[in-house]
Amino acid sequence: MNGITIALSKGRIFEETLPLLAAAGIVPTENPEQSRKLIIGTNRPDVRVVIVRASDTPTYVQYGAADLGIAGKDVLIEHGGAGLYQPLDLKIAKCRMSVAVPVGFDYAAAVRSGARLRVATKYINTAREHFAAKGVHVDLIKLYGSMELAPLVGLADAIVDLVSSGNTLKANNLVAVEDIMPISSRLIVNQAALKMKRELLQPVIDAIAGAVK
Ligand code: PRT
Ligand code: MG
Repeated sequence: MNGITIALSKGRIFEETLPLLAAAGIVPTENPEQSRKLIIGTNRPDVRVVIVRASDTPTYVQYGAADLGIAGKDVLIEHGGAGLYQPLDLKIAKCRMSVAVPVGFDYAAAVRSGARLRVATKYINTAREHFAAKGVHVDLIKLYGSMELAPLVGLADAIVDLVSSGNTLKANNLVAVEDIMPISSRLIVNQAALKMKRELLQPVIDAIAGAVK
């Protein structure tokens, strides 16, 4: 495609990206929460937005199905970043990656004991690296969502998940015991597209950079 295709996920990333796109003179013509369309036009005839699952954004950009995308650092670490240029931390959709356990579970003692810890998470790569660096032996259990449930029903001792307000942990009688890293969303660019369509993409990247607070 000759114009620009931007991959975004619905929800917080779409909402928090709107002002950045507006700064680049790009305004989507529809809200994906209301319309069920997966391809959304913009005020610019040569720019369109495709609506994808958050964890699929890097894949669309990697293969050039989208030129640009916006993805959380959590998602980028799991994807690996192949074929992607990551020029900007947009400082949106902020949260932190943490280890959490049921209130009353002695995490420090469990780690000290040297016994294998069972950890449920969607973020297998991040969790593996974190515990390997600490020298903690873990059995990782892959989940696709609602990690908070796992320790409550005996599936795992601990979870690795994103925390922002902390309300979800609190509501499920869990507590964060370790911060792994701060998370925010990045602009990602297909490396080949940047070379072939630089005159089209660079002004958009520069305008977004100028709008990042
Ligand atoms: O929801 P879906 O399964 O479709 O996919 P997704 O959860 O990957 O997408 P989405 O849109 O929910 O999140 C997109 C990106 O937003 C993530 O990749 C993160 O980089 C970022 N982000 C920022 C968050 C949060 N904050 C966040 N709080 N993503 C998820 N959460 C979840 C968290 O997993 C936990 O279940 O919210 C819950 C905790 O929130 P608090 O406020 O109760 O602490
Ligand atoms: Mg979600």
